[in-house]
Amino acid sequence: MPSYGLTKRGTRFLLLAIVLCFVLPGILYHRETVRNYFNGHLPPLYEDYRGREQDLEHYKEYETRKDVKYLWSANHAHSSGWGNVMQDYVMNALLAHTTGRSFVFDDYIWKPDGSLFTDYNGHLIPSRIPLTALLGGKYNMVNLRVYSPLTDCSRRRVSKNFFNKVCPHPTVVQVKEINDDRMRFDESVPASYIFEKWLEKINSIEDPCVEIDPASDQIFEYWIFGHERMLSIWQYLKDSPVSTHWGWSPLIHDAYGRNRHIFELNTKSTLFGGLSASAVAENHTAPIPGLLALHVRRGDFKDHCVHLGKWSSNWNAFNMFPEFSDRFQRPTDGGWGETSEKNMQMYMQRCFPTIDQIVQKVTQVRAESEQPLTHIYIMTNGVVAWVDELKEALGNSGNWDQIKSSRDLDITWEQKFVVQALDMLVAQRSEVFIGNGWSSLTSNVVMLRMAQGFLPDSNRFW
Ligand SMILES: Nc1nc2c(ncn2[C@@H]2O[C@H](COP(=O)(O)OP(=O)(O)O)[C@@H](O)[C@H]2O)c(=O)[nH]1
Ligand SMILES: [Mg+2]
Repeated sequence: MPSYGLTKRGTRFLLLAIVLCFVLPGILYHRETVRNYFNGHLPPLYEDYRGREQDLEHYKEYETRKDVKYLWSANHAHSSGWGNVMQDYVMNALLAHTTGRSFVFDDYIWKPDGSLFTDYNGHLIPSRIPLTALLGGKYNMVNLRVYSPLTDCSRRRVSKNFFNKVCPHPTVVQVKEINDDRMRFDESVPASYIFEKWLEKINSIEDPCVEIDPASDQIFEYWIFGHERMLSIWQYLKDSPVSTHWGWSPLIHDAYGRNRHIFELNTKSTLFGGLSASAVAENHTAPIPGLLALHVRRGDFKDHCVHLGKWSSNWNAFNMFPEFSDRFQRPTDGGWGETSEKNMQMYMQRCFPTIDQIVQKVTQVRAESEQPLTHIYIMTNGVVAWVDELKEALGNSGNWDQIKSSRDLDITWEQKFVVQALDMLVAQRSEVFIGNGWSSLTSNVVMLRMAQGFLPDSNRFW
């Protein structure tokens, strides 16, 4: 090796300098990842949940039955937040349910490359989470019956692995066989029309095994969820067990029980929330008296709200029920990457409100609420210092019995990576909810509240 006049010591020094300059900053940036790695404190793999999913009690019976039909939406959403994945899941489950087919479920996937963990902003998260760590409940629970009004037969849900075993050669459907450009892009085509075309297609297939090609786009693409035309689905969704009997997993209910004092006044929390809840059957959808839940969407929304403003984006569909008093008038003088200062201010106020704007809205909503509002739960992905400031400002603005936030939760390591579902459960049960019109997480909460009989005007928006 040429020495370029360097002594052995000089070469070593140079190598050390290179390591310090290039490797050390990387290690520092990913220090939590590295620390967790060496600590062995890796994200959970939810092996118990995965194990149970692979051996549900009805599988043995289903293996022998010839009349059970399946729908495996292998094109399901992944690699995005739970709100976006859930809205796609709801539509796939609704299609399976309405065609009398067993719904085939998969993991909630952040990275579909076969890895166990993914680096997310410098810390590790699970690359995939078994769906039953998030969902459960009477109808969502994969081992309970789902009754189809069309076929009057019961179909329980099965895992992807079970489907692959009983359906080695399924009929594969491409989304573009049904969704033409008019259905996709013409805003005058209601989503119910797309849904009905799919009912026709799936009902015309004799094969018990149907798979939607994994390489296909989603049947309802994201811009359809962000347009009023999605509301036409409500006629199918509102009475379907998919929405009326939506249920969260025992893991989420345990987290609720542990933190009950944060959501309910004058109650005690239990370390084993789920156990206490099962002793006295708990109504998991009953309103929590006096609770005002706020969805204060932060983090990536800082830039995202600017982007939404520049492109004059509309709200998510289920935030746009015509009965709501908080509406959004999409500006018609902006879009295509540019908008006026006035429009942008309006977008920021409603999408990324300041502490003062939040306080103002909360005061107004409290004054207008038919039910007395006594305490606040702030669901948020905001940073602790900012959330503390917000709590203080809210506390100074009114006589609240309690103000708590997502940052006050006491949760287990397994609960940490699915905690957004706990926030959704609390918002779903709050007496009044103020959400973010552009957020799919808000939209799913509002959809569930509407299906479960909350007054339309208990859903408010920034
Ligand atoms: N715990 C918690 N996480 C949130 C909240 N809002 C957003 N997040 C996180 O950010 C993601 C939101 O993305 P997504 O679910 O796609 O909803 P959207 O981006 O608001 O449409 C969630 O999956 C959470 O990880 C919140 O209020 N509470
Ligand atoms: Mg998102």
